[in-house]
Amino acid sequence: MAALEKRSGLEWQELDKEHYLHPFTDYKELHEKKSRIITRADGVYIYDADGRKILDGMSGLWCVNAGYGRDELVDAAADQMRELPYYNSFFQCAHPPSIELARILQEVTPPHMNRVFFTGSGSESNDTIVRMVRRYWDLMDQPERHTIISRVNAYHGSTVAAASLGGMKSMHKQGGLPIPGIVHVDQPYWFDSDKSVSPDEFGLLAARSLEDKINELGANKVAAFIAEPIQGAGGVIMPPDTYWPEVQRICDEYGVLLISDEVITGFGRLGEWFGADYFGTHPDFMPFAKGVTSGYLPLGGVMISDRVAETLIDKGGEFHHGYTYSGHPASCAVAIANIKILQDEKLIERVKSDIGPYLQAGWKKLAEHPLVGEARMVGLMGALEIVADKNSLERFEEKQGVGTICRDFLVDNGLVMRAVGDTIVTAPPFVLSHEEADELVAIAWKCLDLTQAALQ
Ligand code: PXG
Repeated sequence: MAALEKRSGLEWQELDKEHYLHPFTDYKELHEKKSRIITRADGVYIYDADGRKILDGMSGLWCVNAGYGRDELVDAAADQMRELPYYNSFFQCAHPPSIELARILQEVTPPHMNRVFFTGSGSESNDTIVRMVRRYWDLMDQPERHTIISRVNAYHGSTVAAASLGGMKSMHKQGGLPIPGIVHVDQPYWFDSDKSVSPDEFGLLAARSLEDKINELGANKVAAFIAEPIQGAGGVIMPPDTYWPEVQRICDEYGVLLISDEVITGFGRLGEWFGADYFGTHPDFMPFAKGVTSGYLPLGGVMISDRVAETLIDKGGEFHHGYTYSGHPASCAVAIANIKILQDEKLIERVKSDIGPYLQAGWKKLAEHPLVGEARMVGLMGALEIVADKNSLERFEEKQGVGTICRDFLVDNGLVMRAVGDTIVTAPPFVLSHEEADELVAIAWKCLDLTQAALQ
């Protein structure tokens, strides 16, 4: 806590209440409850101001993939800050860390993606894409290809364009969203459906809602389709196997650019470098953030296919877009060191064939709990569906807030996971040990028991 005043947990809570408006927070509710002050972290554990040790089953916010306490990342930032703490990439300048990171990203992303545009976050990446997609179609002499199709319950960020791309009704209600030119189609969420058709059929139907929308608008009006390979914030929604091949077919057939939002799934979360690798898609854009630096410093970016990048380069003239922190040297240095950790420690292979399958086995046993209707996990990204009736898979009433009750038990018992309605989601760091995975599953089971008891 160098450079910070020494204060008690209570003092931090008081100051927090007085001066700090948090993201995605009901301020009045928080002020009554008081915030949990996290003071340090190591490995897969965070510690609060009362000294409580909590297993971080969310990798912060789906980002601390390499785990906490990584001196390599700290040193990379400090060394770079001493050498060159800041310079921009505007006005025909560049610096070694951003160029080197661009080179490395080209190596780890699909072969048809060789260029990157740097941003400071996932939201900025998606805002960049909205402008870049439309710029591309202007340059292709098809300026009427303007509409971007997304999905209900998608999450693509919180800036005006990114939140418009997202399909969260609660967000659209605040601030007059979505902006024009963005429309939404079905999500491939079989568990949330009436389950009258098989998952495979459901996957095709969800994909065809995209095709229907393209036909309704006219293919010559549609610029792009954006989707998370697996929806994260929406509840770790894994599309049926039929979904992605059909979406790719539709995008190819109608000439619609595909945007694979890799902000959560990128850099190994699914046991492959990117969700596009896992599902075998070939997107034109891959926004990324979070895991590129394991969250140690903010950095985002967009990987761009050759056909789009070459059009921008050959025909584009100046692209009037960019951020002060595009390609921030310290963030890029941390990203380089982070990718080196992923490679040297074979962490993505570990997610694919060691800790991934190990945690999945324990996680899937949670499906035997009377409150659990489904337990699913790919790589280290999983969800539990809490249900009122295990046979009919009927959910509890929303107002009962069962997911939140369970989440609060989890945190009180030393494990952070997220509740999305009655879906409990997890995304632990890639360095999770087998013992820590056992601990995660044991606490989850115990808290399902506690939730069940509380409901009676
Ligand atoms: N795309 C995806 C797929 C995301 O998950 C963003 C874009 C935006 O990234 P930034 O860096 O602008 O936040 C995200 C972010 C949650 C939660 O509670 C999820 C995100 C952010 C904050 C909270 O699940 N995802």
